[in-house]
Amino acid sequence: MLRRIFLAGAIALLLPSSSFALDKPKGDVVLRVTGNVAHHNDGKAAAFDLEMLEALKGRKASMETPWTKGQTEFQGPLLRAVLEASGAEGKLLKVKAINDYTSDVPIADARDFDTILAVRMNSKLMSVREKGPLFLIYPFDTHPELYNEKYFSRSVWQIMEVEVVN
Ligand SMILES: Nc1nc2c(c(=O)[nH]1)N[C@H]1C(S)=C(S)[C@@H](COP(=O)(O)O)O[C@H]1N2
Ligand SMILES: [Mo]
Repeated sequence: MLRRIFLAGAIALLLPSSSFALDKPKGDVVLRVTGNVAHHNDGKAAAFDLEMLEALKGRKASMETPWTKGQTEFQGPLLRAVLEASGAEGKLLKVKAINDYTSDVPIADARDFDTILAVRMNSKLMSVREKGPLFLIYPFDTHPELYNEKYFSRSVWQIMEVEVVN
């Protein structure tokens, strides 16, 4: 059963669903998914405004993180859903932040965990000063084994681009 779910997830991530059309963002673009993406709405990139991101299947959860004080609620689309909407195909994500920080995140992290691109912290949109507009948040609440430096380094904040590579 579990294996079936994993397989379905893997196939969904790998299948380019060519019939899918990605709307043009109406608001400010907060995220560009570049590289190996099949669904373009901005040159060769899949661009998203906040509304588009919040319309995707998401997750809301409270947890402790090294960057926040006490239980903090994060909310945003599943990374998996963003990749599916982009028609992303590949093995690795180069998650790029405003401050030039880039982290290599295996695409498997999107499939294996309910990792989210958080757009809200304690219900509020995050300013750049508060590590927004997008913060990659692992499910530290349900997977305490992820609470270590390996995953902290992948927890990029102030994200503006995700490049999909092989
Ligand atoms: N935007 C951005 N995200 C980032 C980083 C960064 O420099 N910029 N550093 C990463 C690394 S290597 C780690 S270990 C943690 C560091 O968090 P800290 O600076 O609060 O210790 O955040 C990660 N996310
Ligand atoms: Mo780090």
